[in-house]
Amino acid sequence: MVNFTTDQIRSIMDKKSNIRNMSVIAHVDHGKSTLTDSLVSKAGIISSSRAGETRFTDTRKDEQERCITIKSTAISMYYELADSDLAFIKQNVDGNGFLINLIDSPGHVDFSSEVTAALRVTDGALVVVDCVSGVCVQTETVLRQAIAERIKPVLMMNKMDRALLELQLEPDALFQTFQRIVENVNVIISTYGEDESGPMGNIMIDPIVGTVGFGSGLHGWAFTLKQFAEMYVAKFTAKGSAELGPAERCKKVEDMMKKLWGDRYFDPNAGKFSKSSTGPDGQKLPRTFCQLILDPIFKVFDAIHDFKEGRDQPN
Ligand SMILES: Nc1nc2c(ncn2[C@@H]2O[C@H](COP(=O)(O)OP(=O)(O)OP(=O)(O)O)[C@@H](O)[C@H]2O)c(=O)[nH]1
Ligand SMILES: [Mg+2]
Repeated sequence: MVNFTTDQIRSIMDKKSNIRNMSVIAHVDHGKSTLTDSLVSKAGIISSSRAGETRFTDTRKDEQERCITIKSTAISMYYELADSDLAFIKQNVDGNGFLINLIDSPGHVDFSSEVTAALRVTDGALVVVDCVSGVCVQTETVLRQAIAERIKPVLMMNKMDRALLELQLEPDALFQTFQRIVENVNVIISTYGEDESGPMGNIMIDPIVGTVGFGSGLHGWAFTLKQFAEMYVAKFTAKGSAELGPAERCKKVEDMMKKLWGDRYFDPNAGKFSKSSTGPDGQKLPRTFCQLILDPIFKVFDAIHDFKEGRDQPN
């Protein structure tokens, strides 16, 4: 069932600070329409069991038959933030309800005029990158176009399921892969973007500020460092994060996000964070991103895989 009413949408249309107009842009086949499906299903417009295969925004018969987007398609959704999340928004907003107008654009170079049209009417871009293929030719083209239109980008590191199952990389090598993609995107932004002192400010993407998401559009899951930071703040805070005020909690979560990316390490035995990759006894410490984020995800993946294979069946 649809999670919102037309009255809710109508009332948000008067609150300009709570409207977000976004284009989904990427290289062909990096999963824009599939990812849009999981967002559309979160809004209750299509059932979650059919998200991914429906490709709701591929409305034309030829798009469905050829599994390719030809025309840009817009969809409006209502999303309500939790009260505790409002502290993280640095702009003025009017209440928790947001109207999100999303345009799924085609990735194939033949239909690039559709991307231009989508970018003209939006203020933000959700740049999707298949983390197995990395930044491709058309990623650069559409991102350059977005920047020329003064659009603020955020990154979605997509097809994480493939990265985990097919690449069979060690966690640290997987981290390096993600870091390279973030760097490649930022090189494009700094090449074509304006000076940081300009009206757009700094539009570089950075996992530690939450402008990079990781996940799988096909399987309908994704996270930014914020979700993990919230969990670890709750775990590591002596008096319990429930007792913290919203501003105090927000500060702690933002500090924790900085510890979860880059050359930051974690000593699992002492339960302590470290800036050095060697522990007090000279042992090599794992990167926080690997130990505190990838490791639990790998464990969940293995458990589901074993369960599906019929091994280790729970009683
Ligand atoms: N394993 C995996 N496959 C995915 C994922 N997302 C999309 N795919 C597959 O990738 C293919 C392309 O997906 P689309 O969503 O049509 O890609 P697109 O970016 O919209 O393609 P165009 O609009 O034609 O540029 C399909 O076969 C999807 O099933 C994902 O998260 N994981
Ligand atoms: Mg598409």
